[in-house]
Amino acid sequence: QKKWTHSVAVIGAPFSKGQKKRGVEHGPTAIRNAGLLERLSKIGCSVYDVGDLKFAHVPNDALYNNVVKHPRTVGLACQVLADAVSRAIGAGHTCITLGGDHSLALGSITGHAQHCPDLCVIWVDAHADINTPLTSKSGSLHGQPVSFLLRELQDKMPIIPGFAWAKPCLSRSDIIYIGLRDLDPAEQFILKKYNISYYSMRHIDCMGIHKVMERTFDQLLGRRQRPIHLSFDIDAFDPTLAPSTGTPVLGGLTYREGVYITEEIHNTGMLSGMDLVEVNPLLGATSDEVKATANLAVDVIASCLGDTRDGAHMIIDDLPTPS
Ligand code: 5AB
Ligand code: MN
Ligand code: MN
Ligand code: MN
Repeated sequence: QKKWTHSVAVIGAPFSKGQKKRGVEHGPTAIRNAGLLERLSKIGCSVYDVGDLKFAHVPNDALYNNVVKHPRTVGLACQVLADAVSRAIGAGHTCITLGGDHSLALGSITGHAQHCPDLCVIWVDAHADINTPLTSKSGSLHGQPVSFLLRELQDKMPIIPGFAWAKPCLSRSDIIYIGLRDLDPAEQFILKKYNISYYSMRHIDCMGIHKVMERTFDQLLGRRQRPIHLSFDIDAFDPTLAPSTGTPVLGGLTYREGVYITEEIHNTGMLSGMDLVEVNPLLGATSDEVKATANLAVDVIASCLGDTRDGAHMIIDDLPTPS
């Protein structure tokens, strides 16, 4: 007996120009090869695979302000993804975007917000990804998507080529971070100045993941039920669990903390879209490390969609009787 709890669209976004290391464009294939679609069917989702999007490389994509890399290419990729996500959400699916680097979240969240203007965001990451193009030291756009999304930051945002289409769709209280442990000085300043909620690894150590999730839902869903967008960067996990990623940081989430986050999100019944980003199968010392990272990504997604540690998702209604 099957319970078709979720109709799920899976969009591959093989994009890597938001950062400097090669390989993260193979994330969608690695996650698919780790058995994502089979796993989702097994837990009762009806899966609609959109396949992998094609992203054009924009020629003569000069640095913005001598720092920000590939702005037109990243801007266009996000626009293409926004359209695809918007279509999937419009068709009634829960929309899963497989990255690719985290610059893509500007596209997926903007596309999601086109049908769900009331959405809120849970951003699980070692990093806040809230540099503006003017504060970024690396010039990598995967460290900047949130600055494009927040209304309160728009007077600090320069006009940057490739992003004219992007209109901010979140307010400061619509997003909560979990897992932070590596902030740039300007990012730290932004979080404090705009009073953006975050639970760093230190908070998780102090109060435990249970309280963190309780407070998260209290803030985001306490007044009203609303769609959730989960943006999950695999580097939120400890590098011992997710070594195949571009910017690993020691001291990350345990497996149990990560799965608890996603189980609780499933239990709200409000998950409407998610990103699973920054799996880079060309990084990692051995093929076992790469497999472990991709398997972890599948576990995270499955858990968001109702896979549970308490027992099988499929329901049986009787035991066999001896004849
Ligand atoms: B990720 C850093 N803050 O801006 C920057 O992996 C790192 O999507 C960004 O979270 C990490 O380049 C981006 C130093
Ligand atoms: Mn990160
Ligand atoms: Mn990130
Ligand atoms: Mn379910």
